[in-house]
Amino acid sequence: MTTKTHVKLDTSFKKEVYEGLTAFPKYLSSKYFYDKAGDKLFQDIMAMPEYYLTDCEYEILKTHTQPIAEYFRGNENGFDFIELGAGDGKKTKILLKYLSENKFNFIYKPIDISQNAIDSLYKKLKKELPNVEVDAEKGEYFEVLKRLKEYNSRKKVIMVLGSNIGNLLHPRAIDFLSKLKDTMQKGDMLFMGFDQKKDPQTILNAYNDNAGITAAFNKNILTRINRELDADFEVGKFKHWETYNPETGTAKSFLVATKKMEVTIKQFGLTIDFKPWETIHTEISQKYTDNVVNWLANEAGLKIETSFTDSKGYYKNYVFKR
Ligand code: AVI
Repeated sequence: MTTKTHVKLDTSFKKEVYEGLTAFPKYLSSKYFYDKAGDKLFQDIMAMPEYYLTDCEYEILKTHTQPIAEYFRGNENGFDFIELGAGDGKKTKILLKYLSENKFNFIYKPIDISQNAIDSLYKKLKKELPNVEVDAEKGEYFEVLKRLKEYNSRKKVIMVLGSNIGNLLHPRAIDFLSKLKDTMQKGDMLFMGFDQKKDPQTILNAYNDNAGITAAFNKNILTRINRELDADFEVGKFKHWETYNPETGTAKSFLVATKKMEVTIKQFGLTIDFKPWETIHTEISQKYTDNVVNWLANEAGLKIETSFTDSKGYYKNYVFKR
């Protein structure tokens, strides 16, 4: 049973937390993983041996820099190189360095929801690649997408690395791709990373590492709710649980209550009951095949021009046009 009194849902965080924790089965959105502690844990995840995605994408950009850059090349007006979810820019620097050394005419516009990430990326690039013109912006993807429509004077290259699209269910991924398509003109391109299906054990290990970093990342959402909404989750009494369905290609993360619990969220005036072994679904990380990427692209009105993969074939970056 859940007890409610008066509730003030004046931010999307509050609204979504309230909806998810009063639903059955319970859920929370993985987009709320990324506070300061969450950003740091995600950096640690990207550096762990089990999380192959980052190394594979790094290898792709390193091995195929020149042909990728040729797809980017604009006309005599050059191009705007827009990156959504730029993060720390470690992988992007490979491309920026090549583009700059080979005198491509472009402006790099990194966009991230974390002001922190944007500020440190800007500083780092000014120091390490002073010849690259950088116009960084903080914002949510969908807000920024609306603004992207204004950049229509020259070719646009939109880049989304990290298989970020995998955190969206297929209908939302199609919606995301078609919103991107709507901001593109003929000749513009989208360059996007998609983690591929592979040995299910490799995938499970990537989301259930030995050091427990992914578990801490998953549980951080409860710590965040405790801090920001004045709640009393006993974080240590939840267990990180990962599943992977090799048929659908969907990896799912859960937090599982290891005992009966009553959690109070003071800002909501709400008490939530957990039965022993009750779940909160927190994240999906979709794995793809060419067929599925092709289907998503078609549904969104995009076409695959080509793709690049790593030596193990674990990961692919696709070039899309409208
Ligand atoms: C950001 N995103 C693509 C990561 C993923 O692989 O789903 C987030 C992550 N979750 C657990 N580990 C990494």
